[in-house]
Amino acid sequence: MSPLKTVPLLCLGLLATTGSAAATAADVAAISRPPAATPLVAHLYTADPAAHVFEGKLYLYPSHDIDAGITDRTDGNHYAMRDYHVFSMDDVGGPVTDHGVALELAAVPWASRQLWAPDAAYANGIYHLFFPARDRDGLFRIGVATSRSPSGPFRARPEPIAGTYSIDPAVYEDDDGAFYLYFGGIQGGQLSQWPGNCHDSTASPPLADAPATAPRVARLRADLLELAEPAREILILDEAGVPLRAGDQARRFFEGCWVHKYRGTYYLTYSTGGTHLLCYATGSSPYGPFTYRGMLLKPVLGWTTHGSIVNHKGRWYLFYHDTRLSGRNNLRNVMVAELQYEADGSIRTVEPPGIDASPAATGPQPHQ
Ligand code: FUB
Repeated sequence: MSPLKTVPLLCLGLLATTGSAAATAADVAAISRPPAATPLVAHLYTADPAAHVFEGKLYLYPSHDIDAGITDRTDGNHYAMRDYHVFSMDDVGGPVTDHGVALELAAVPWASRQLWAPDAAYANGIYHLFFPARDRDGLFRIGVATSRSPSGPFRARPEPIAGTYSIDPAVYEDDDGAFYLYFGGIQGGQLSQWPGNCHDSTASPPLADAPATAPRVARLRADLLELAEPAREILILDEAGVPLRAGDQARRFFEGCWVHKYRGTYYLTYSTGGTHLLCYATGSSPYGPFTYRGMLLKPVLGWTTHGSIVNHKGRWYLFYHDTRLSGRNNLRNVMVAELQYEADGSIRTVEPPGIDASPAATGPQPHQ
């Protein structure tokens, strides 16, 4: 394990930039307080931040991006991550502590490569790190590793969680103490190869006018080590109650689910992939259906976008990533913005800083 490292973070808003010069007056009205243009972590490349409050602190569980010498590929193989670091902070805007390596690929018996976006959950005195990786057959699976500490080190279970597949696990603990595992990502994330929870490498993605491939959800067993039930599809509906179509690329699910609850309503947020948006949909059950409500985050620097939402000390934050440190799609850095909810429960769209300067957003599309 590498030693603890504390790095300074500039306060939210201190380095805020204005949004795109092309933004209309209506856009500007919809933008919340401009997020800071400063990455939270600059000594490593980090992405896909999953944020949680544990033991009174804000903990981040991001991917740890590396340059593995693989140029951008449509299958996502250039996201060749080999370990996870855990980070914590007492306050947003304060110093961020790097707790060192929390889990390495070499210590996961079933995994062969690509430690992608993780998440964490706490139950029964144990912290659980959920993570996707390719197994020995090249299929993405979701594993779990445990620790007595939120910062790890985590010990991986010998096998992936039975009944899981694809990528981007996110765990939501409901008010009644039940935990739900959300997962899935299309294209490079292989979700379309799993109709009915069975693997079919010949399965085709849906046609443009068919319902979009749906993310999955399953309640977890009380020990969080296995599913308590088969995974089911999550319906994301339009305003007329019709499932979003696969061709509706500005609104349909691509990857990166996250669920939080605000004033009794469940919010599902996700990335739209090639249209580079984080969107949100709301519902009255952790299983959905969810109704599309709008754009959460406009396109960031870089191809991928992925975020998590957490309440800390009474304020709501979106943790996300962009590529401002490297200009490369697979070397990302974690960012944060404060969220603002309207009285009707809608969330003001966040405009990330520096959008006009993106050198990477038009590059090869990593998950196609
Ligand atoms: O970090 C690798 C992949 O890129 C994640 O699993 C996706 O959500 C995207 O951010």
